[in-house]
Amino acid sequence: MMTITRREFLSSSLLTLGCAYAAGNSFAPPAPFGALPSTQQLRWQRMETNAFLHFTVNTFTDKEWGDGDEDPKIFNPVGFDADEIVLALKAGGMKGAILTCKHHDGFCLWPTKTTNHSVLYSSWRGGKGDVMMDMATAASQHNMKFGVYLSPWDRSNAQYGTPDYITIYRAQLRELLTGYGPLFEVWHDGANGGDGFYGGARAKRTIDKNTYYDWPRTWEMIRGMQPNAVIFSDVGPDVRWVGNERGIAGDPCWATFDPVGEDGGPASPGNVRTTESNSGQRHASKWLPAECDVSIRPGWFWHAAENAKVKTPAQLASLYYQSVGRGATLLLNVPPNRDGLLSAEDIASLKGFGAYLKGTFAHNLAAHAKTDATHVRGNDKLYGPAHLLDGLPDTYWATDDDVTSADVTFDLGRAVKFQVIRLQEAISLGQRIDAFTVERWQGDSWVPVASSTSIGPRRLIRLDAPIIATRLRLRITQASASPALREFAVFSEAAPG
Ligand code: FUL
Repeated sequence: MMTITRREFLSSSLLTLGCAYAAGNSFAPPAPFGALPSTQQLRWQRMETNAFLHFTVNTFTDKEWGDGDEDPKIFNPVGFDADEIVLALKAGGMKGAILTCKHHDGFCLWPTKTTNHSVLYSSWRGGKGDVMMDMATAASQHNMKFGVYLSPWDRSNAQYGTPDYITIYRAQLRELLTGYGPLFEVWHDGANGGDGFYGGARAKRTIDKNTYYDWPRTWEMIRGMQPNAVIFSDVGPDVRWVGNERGIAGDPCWATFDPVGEDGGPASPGNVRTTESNSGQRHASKWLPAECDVSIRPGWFWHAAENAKVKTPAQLASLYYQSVGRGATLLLNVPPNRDGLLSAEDIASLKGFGAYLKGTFAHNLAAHAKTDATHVRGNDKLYGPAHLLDGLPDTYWATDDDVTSADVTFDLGRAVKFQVIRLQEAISLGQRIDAFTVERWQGDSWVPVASSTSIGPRRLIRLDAPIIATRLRLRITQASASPALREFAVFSEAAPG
């Protein structure tokens, strides 16, 4: 006898409903609203938490910004083990990892043909090592996505400031983007120009942030070489910087954003009015979701003096709610040490955080609730509120076009204790909802539990203390277009770490 799981049953009934729609028996889906995510952005937004790996000569000189005059021989992480790093990151719930292939010091972690400031001239593995290759291989073996950070500013390169350096920078990108398999993200930071070694010139070189790099051309090149990668910078074009290095998104944090330069003119990496990056702008013309970068330690690079200052699992959990919980993604930096491994303190913290995420979000405690909605699009089951609980990424509850406020009740059938609420919009149809409230039935009336604004790819509400409910009501109180909501879930929080 063939048995099918609940998930397979739901998928097959959805397929049937989909066919019914295609055959003309069902109601048409809502028209998309406003700016929309690309396929790459959709995929990226589902990843939630990724790791950043800051690693270079600074790890050995105890600096945060190297001048570019380091002797490459000092780079010698004798115990470097990419598998161990990737496994520790996975235990922390990280879905992808981004390596600083070149930081501002210009030292390249792969044997590039473009400069002598690289692993090829280091003492590590007799100059035969390739951090990029080991990391890319380990990530692919352990089913983790991999990405690159290539600092545009290069304090070592003699050509920095001239057009020749742009050719070098693009050659470096080409080596990284064509030699190491598929990448999920390409990261350009905005720190640009200033003092440096510059091949011995020891000068101050300033560049025009808007024109020097000719970013549109570079981005086109990246698209050609890694069409599935998202490109990050202060201004996108796919993912925007959240405007601070504390890992905290604005509340609300809209996925839409039209970057403007500091002086109100055109924006570019290193030249954006960051006051608006944190929250985005409602109804902006571009889908440009925020990424929240933050280090697990005070600095981006490993320093022995900071071993006792590693963020605790509870602190990481709090950052998760303030980034992922507001619809952004979290990019958590965990810097390898001089041995080429993550330190025990960081590994322990990652493990605690990973266990917290797994323990908390394993089961939607409302999954088996009976649902009832005040409005269902065309009274068609295809858009019924049961889809809020089916755990499927592409199904959703929707209303008719002219409805912008509507309620769904959830009869939990028993008393359920929970502390976290999660909502997800069907963002392939745009960001539609502006405000909502969650209530519980208490005695003989509905009593508010929480209210909030933006949802987008995700909204998490962490209550101050667990509450108990047998019936819940979600009220969409304001929407710019008829709501299309993918998920309603409640969870009981695990102890962090
Ligand atoms: C900044 C850099 O200056 C920092 O060193 C760090 O790499 C951070 C993520 O980006 O622009």
